[in-house]
Amino acid sequence: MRRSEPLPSLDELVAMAAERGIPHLGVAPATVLDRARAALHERKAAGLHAGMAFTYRDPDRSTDPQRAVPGARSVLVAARPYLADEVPRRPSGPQARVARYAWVDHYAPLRDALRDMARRLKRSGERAVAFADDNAIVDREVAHLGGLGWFGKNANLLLPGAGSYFVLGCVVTTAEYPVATPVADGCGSCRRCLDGCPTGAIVAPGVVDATRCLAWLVQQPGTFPPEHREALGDRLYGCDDCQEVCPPTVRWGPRHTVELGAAPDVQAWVDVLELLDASDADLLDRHGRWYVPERDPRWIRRNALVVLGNIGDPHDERTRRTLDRYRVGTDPVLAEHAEWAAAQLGLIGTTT
Ligand code: B12
Ligand code: SF4
Ligand code: SF4
Repeated sequence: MRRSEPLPSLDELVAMAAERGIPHLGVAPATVLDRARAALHERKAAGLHAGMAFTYRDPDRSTDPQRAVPGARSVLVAARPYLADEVPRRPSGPQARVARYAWVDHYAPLRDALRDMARRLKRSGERAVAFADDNAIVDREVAHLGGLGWFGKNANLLLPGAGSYFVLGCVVTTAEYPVATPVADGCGSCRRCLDGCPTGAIVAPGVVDATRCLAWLVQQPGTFPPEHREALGDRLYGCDDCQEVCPPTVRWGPRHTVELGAAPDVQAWVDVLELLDASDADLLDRHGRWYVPERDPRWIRRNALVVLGNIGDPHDERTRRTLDRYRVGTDPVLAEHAEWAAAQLGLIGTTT
């Protein structure tokens, strides 16, 4: 391999990451992620993955850094904060909530910085590939092995002194760096997240049943399970509850924040009625960076209809007109959700 520049030291890489808004960088071994592999197979067999693909598509691939980069010797793991200093105020009218990690695209700047790091390693003759939220590797497990944090009972990776409002990514590389020591458990006897989950989706410490997790239910295609519609409340995309009740995250998170930029790019609240009036093109333009199955905006509208059923004003003329329109629309799934919402608001007799 051609080596045009000396291999950067770990300190140099840490400094490079810090300059790009990544305050935490660690090193994991590039060996098989045994625990994650076993968990993926077990949870898939038990149906806890609820049909999700992602890292479940091929567990043997997503848990083997060698499949990502043959000959890899290290995985540089990175955490970038996404908690914002400024919390956008909730506008008036029926507004749907977006989880913090999706207010803006936090993955793009993380990936850009990691790709630059990979390029720097390549200039030293090494192979290196950057990943963040990619099906190729289980981010939390490598981040844990790379000494960034501990697995909370809410399944999130918590960074000591910082909490869990971080997105994670890594660079798998043939370069060799000293591997970090994993961080010890910091949850102790706390179990607030297990008790605080609105649907009881944390079925054991560190184990999320995706068939009940609102963060997955808003992403999966098909009918929104009727038994979890009320629990969805005003959430349109993502769910923060198991982090909002987490004492270390609440205590430490505000010390580690990012600047978001200006509206309209910041999407903390979405006007439900406006959303339900918007065209496919507009919805994909505004929310296309979210995970929307088949890139079909009907799934965003489905979530919005459930939200409207939970928080809408039955006396508001526009709400009634919107629900009526969807109830007689050509999409049977949306018609059923509109029917449910109208019944919730007492506009028609109950549908169940
Ligand atoms: C699939 C997926 C989901 C699914 C399933 C979540 C899950 N818990 O697996 C859904 C759609 C529900 C989801 C939701 C969210 N996600 Co998500 N998701 C992923 C994805 C694509 C794969 C995760 C995976 O492979 N899970 C498989 C299972 C086996 O892993 P696990 O639950 O972590 O299991 C581990 C623990 O159980 C632990 N363990 C084993 N034994 C024990 C015992 C004890 C006592 C404990 C505590 C732990 C423990 O080991 C297991 C194996 O590593 C990753 C990106 C990636 N490529 O990795 C993002 C990722 C995990 N998600 C992320 C985020 C931000 C979220 C949300 C917070 C978003 C939101 N606000 O809605 C929620 C949080 C929900 C939750 N409580 O987990 C971040 C996590 C950041 C962090 N600090 O942890 C990731 C890493 C994306 C990223 N690159 O930043 N997600
Ligand atoms: S994201 Fe929400 S629904 Fe999913 S485990 Fe956490 S609190 Fe429960
Ligand atoms: S709420 Fe408590 S148990 Fe759950 S992740 Fe946070 S510290 Fe751990």
